[in-house]
Amino acid sequence: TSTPTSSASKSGSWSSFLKSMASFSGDLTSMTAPPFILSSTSLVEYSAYWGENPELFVAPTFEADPELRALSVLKWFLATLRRQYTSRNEKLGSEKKPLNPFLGELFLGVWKSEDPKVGDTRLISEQVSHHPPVTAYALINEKNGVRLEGYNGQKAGFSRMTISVTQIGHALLHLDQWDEDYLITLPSLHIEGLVTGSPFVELNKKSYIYSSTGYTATVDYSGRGWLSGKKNSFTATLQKDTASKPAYTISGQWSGDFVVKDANKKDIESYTSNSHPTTPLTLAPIEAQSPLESRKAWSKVAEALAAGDYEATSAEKSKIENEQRELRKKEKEEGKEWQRRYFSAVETDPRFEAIASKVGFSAETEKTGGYFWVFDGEKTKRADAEAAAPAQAPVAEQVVAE
Ligand code: HCR
Repeated sequence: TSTPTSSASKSGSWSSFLKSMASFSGDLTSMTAPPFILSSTSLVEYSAYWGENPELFVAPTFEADPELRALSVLKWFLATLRRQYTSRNEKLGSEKKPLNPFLGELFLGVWKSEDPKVGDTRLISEQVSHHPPVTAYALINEKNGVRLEGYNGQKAGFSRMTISVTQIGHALLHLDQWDEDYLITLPSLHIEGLVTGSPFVELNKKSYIYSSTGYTATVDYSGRGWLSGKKNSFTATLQKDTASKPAYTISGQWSGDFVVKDANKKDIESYTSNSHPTTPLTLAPIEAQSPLESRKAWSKVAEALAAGDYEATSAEKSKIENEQRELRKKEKEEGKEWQRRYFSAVETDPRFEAIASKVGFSAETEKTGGYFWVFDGEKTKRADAEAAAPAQAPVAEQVVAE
């Protein structure tokens, strides 16, 4: 390949990258990272981290008491953090820069649980905006009437050798059986280890889970806190309305062990996130996937990256980017807009408003380009029918008038 791979040239390109970061702000897609820090996984795949423990995802619906349901939602959320924020480190040795999804890119799959009580959980993840990048997702467990919908964009900044990332968007968990909603806010994070060339994620500040039943879970991330001295530390509390005393407190490391205590500070449960088994996501075989599906669309880029051929990587990436540019140009000329397959942009989302207005959570910081993104059941029916039809519509025909 034409790209040097010796450790001297790697450290050379890493220090030029850090220098170039001095003037970086805003959109993570505008960051040009050295090839060895690129991952062949597209950001559209990251929505899958929400569902890798389907048994924990559906567990809240089996609780008859609203307080225990809220606790169960909090435990599931905490259990997702390790995969969301450390899995690249664990698999690839350091945090990597994901591929920047193209508009309309899809990641579709299903978690098939061996436990018949849990059943199947479907994943739909779609890149609904390219500039700014926004990924929308839905996880649906029909058997138990549990659904998570959400969308995610990021705003980033660089200072004092750290990349700070604010997540824009939220997730809403719905339990059919109890007609209950949970508004889940997303933690902000920063990238540590840039100076040593081994970046990793640490979470900061607080995130919340607000239940329509009046319970609020507050998760306070302290990182390598001065109290515990351990990375990925947190303390979470679950409280009803303005009650002074938390009903439950959970603390420990989100990437390791954590302990649940009741109101009397008695340990009632412990959880070890790094030994808890995950359920693999089942995808359609690559030949059966639509050209919009992530693994199929990026397959040549992934092959080139795996072979360490950075020239081919860049050529294959450019092909996709140029095709996308052409598509946008054509849409503009024809006065059309790319039709999202599973999600719609809305100005207000009543389920969000119902909870957010009660807890004083601002809608404005949640919108991307002035909109919320919501899962669209009607579009999904159409997309499912189309996918079941033998002939696949060519990508160019998937553009419809506004
Ligand atoms: C910041 C990040 C891209 C965004 C990733 C998000 C926020 C995406 C939504 C998921 O639900 C949660 C999530 C987890 C990731 O930790 C976070 C990524 C971590 C690094 C990556 C940067 C774009 C990479 C920067 C490049 C560095 C390593 C040089």
